[in-house]
Amino acid sequence: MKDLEARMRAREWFHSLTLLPGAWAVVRVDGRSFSRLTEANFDKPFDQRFSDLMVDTATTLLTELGGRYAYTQSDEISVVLDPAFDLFGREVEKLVSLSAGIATAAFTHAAGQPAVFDGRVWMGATVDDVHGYITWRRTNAAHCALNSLCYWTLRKEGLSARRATRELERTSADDRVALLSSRGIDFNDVPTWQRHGIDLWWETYEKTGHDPIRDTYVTTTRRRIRTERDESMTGTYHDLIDVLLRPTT
Ligand SMILES: Nc1nc2c(ncn2[C@@H]2O[C@H](COP(=O)(O)OP(=O)(O)O)[C@@H](O)[C@H]2O)c(=O)[nH]1
Ligand SMILES: [Mg+2]
Repeated sequence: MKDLEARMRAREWFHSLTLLPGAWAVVRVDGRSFSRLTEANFDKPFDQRFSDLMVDTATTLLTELGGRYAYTQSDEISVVLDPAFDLFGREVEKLVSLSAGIATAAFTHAAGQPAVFDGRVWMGATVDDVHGYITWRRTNAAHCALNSLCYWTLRKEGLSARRATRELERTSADDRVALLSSRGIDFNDVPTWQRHGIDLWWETYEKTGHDPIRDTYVTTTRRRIRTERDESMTGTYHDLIDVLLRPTT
């Protein structure tokens, strides 16, 4: 019996896989088949309600994982975990499965309809690496935003899915900006959250409350999540590094 226990445990092969000690990590979840899920229920190419659901989900993940910072665009969320992260013994299987599970539950609960997320993990050695990672996802956001704005502009003009896709094949970013411009849309005027995604991070604030025993007013420092959709504050290298390195109280 004991032998069986040991043999079976040994085949939980990936259990011993952990994040490298002292490394920064990012867990990214992505909605499964969200093209289909959004098709029927949300405005194209961008829907404020959909974005709010993603922000709710990102807030839950950032809280549950005790992350430093989160970034969401389209149907994906990245949560940055600092080198001191020690939940789940830094086990990769647990981190990835629970992150996907937490996102799945949070989105499903908020949306009132089932939606599923996958999860994966990235590792970096320095804050510079993390900045590179966020820049990568941000660049992807801008690329996809420009593409889907063009695609849906053409679709709304009556082109079939195939024709719209073909029209955009082999076009450069400049060509796409020009396509929008010829229809009176300035890509730079498109709301920032649609072009660059949304940042979430912890900030501290002072809260004054009444102490009924001493009958005095006391000020305490609390923590809350700040969500930034309007200006891409972490768009600058300095700001993101500041958020990543700021001590969490
Ligand atoms: N209608 C709508 N769809 C969105 C929005 N944000 C993301 N999506 C959809 O989510 C998809 C995300 O891409 P991807 O993960 O590659 O597709 P998936 O494999 O079908 O989940 C996009 O293709 C869009 O169809 C939104 O604000 N409105
Ligand atoms: Mg997806």
